[in-house]
Amino acid sequence: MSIMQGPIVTIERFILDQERLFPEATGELSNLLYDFALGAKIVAASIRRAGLVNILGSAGNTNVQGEEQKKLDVFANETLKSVMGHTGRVCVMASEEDEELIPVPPGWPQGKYAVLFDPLDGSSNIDVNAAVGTIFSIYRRTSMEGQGVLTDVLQAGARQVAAGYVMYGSSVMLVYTTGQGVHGFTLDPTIGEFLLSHPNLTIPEVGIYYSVNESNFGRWNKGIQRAVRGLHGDYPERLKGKNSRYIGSLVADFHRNLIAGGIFLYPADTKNRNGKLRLTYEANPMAMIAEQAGGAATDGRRRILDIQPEALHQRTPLVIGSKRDVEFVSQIIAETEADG
Ligand code: P6P
Repeated sequence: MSIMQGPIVTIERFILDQERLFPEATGELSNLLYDFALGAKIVAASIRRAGLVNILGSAGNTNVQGEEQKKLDVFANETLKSVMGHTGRVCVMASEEDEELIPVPPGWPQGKYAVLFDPLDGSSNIDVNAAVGTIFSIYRRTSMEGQGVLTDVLQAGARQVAAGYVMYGSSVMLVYTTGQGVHGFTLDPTIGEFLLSHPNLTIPEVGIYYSVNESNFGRWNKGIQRAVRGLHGDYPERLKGKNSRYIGSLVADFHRNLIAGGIFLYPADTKNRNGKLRLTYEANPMAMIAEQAGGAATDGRRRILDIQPEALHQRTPLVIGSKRDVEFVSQIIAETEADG
C-alpha cells in the first residue's frame, strides 16, 4: 500500500467529510472520534518519551487481569478516561484496566455513546521498544438516560457504530471505521496532526502471513493443530503455505496482516480454555475493522460480531484476517470435529 500522494487531509476534516454523508448526524460521534485522536496523541507523546523519563517499569500494582501494570498502562488508561469522560458525549466507559464500569465523572453530562477500550495493548512489549497499541469500540447506548449501565457495553459486536486502533510503531497510525470502510491516518509529529495516509484500506482475500504463538501448539485441540499445519503449507492442494510473523502485540500483528494480507490466531488451549483475548474491547473492534476491510473474524466457528457478550472481560478464541484464510481454518476445524 503506497502512502497517498495528494492533498493534506487531517483526521478532523476526514471525520467531518464522513459526517456530511449522514444529514441526520449531530456531530457527537465525530467529536468523540476526534477526542479519541487527541487521547492517542497524548499517549503517543508519552510512549515516545518512555525511555527518557524513566516512565518504564511497573507501577507497583496489578490490573484486573492480574498482570503487572506498567506505568504507561496506567497513564494511557487515565488519559483516555479523562479525554472521553469530560465531553458529554459518553454515558459510560469500560477499560481492560478497570474491573468495573467507568461512570461519567459527577457533574458532567452523559451522552449517547458507550465506549470501551484497551488503553495499551501488548504492554509487555514496552520495555523492548516493540510496537504497542490502543483499541477502542463505540456503541450507541441502549439505556434511556443518566449514567450508562452494563447492558450499554454488553452489546453484540455487530451493533458497534465505530471501532479503531492506534499503533505506536515506527510511526503512529490511527485506523478506524464507522461502517463506511477502513481508513488509516499517520501522525505527523511536526504538526501534531493525524493525516490521511491509507484511505479505504482493504485486506487481500488470501494472505502471505500467519501469526500465532506456536509455543502453545501442544495445548491446542486437534482441529486447530491441523489448521495451523495447513497454514504451514502441509495441504498445498488446499492452501499455499504462509510466512510466520508474530510479535505478541495484537494491534501490530493485526495491522501487518491488514496491510499485507494474513491471518492472526489466538485459539483456546488447555491453559486458556476460552482463549486469551477479550471479546468486548479487543476481538469485537478488530472484527469490525476486518470485515469492513473485506476480511473475516471468527472464534473458529462463529462470527465474532454475532457473539452476545455476557461479561465485560470475557475471553474468546480469535481467528481474524484474510477472508479465505479464516474460512480455511473454520473448514479444517469442522472437518476434524466431523471425523470425531
Ligand atoms: P502471548 C498482549 O499481551 C496480548 O494481549 C495481545 O496483544 C497479543 O496478541 C497476545 O496477548 C500475545 O499473547 O501469549 O502470545 O504472549
